[in-house]
Amino acid sequence: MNKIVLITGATSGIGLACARKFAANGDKLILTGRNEHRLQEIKQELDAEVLTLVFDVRDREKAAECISALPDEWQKIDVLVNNAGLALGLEPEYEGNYEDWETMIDTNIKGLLTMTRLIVPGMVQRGCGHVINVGSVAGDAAYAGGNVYCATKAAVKVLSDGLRIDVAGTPIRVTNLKPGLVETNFSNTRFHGDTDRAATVYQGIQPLTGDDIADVAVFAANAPAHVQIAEVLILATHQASGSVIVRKK
Ligand code: 8X3
Repeated sequence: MNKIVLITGATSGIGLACARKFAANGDKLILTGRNEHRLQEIKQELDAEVLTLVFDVRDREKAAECISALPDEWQKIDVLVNNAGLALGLEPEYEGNYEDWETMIDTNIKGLLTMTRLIVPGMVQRGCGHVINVGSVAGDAAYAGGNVYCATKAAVKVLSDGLRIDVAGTPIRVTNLKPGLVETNFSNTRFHGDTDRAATVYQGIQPLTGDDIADVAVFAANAPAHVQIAEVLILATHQASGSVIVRKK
């Protein structure tokens, strides 16, 4: 059956890959992001029914306004993909940038909580729904310079676990996807547009792609109703953890 899938941060990376894979699966999509022009381009590209919502998940009021104004036929969201998130900087914790910290915490933790708070009550009421949070291997253990980013992804893990407990008496499922090295705009954003430095992150190793992660998201969303894919760690083959990466010389 076609589902309504809402994906945050759908204009690039894993979010965009999820949009393409869920569209190919025949689902209807609500795509959210900050870049209206990109959202429109993606809507044109996809062979699916698509509704776009322009807001930053950090803006709780705007997010609430957009969700409550959804037309009737779009209100029954079956799958929430909490994807919007980012890493900024790789400085030691004692030298970190306050603004970067706030952006990561506000987006990766508070933005995810806002979307969960806005959408899960309807799922509980309807007795149907699935929340897929995009966590990270970074939430399993800190790596050098990862400090605050790793902490936000550890929070995503714990918030996924907490939500799973809170909805355990309902048919709602909660999945925490934990990607490792995925080649997207991630490192470019982390290094504030320093593309040369970003490229070094993926040198000597075949990284994952957004599609690799989106495949798992679609699989989890389409598992039989009694199956809850609670957590999946997806690493590149030559990666063993957030800090163990074996590169070809
Ligand atoms: C992205 C994976 O290891 O670069 O969350 O932090 S990592």
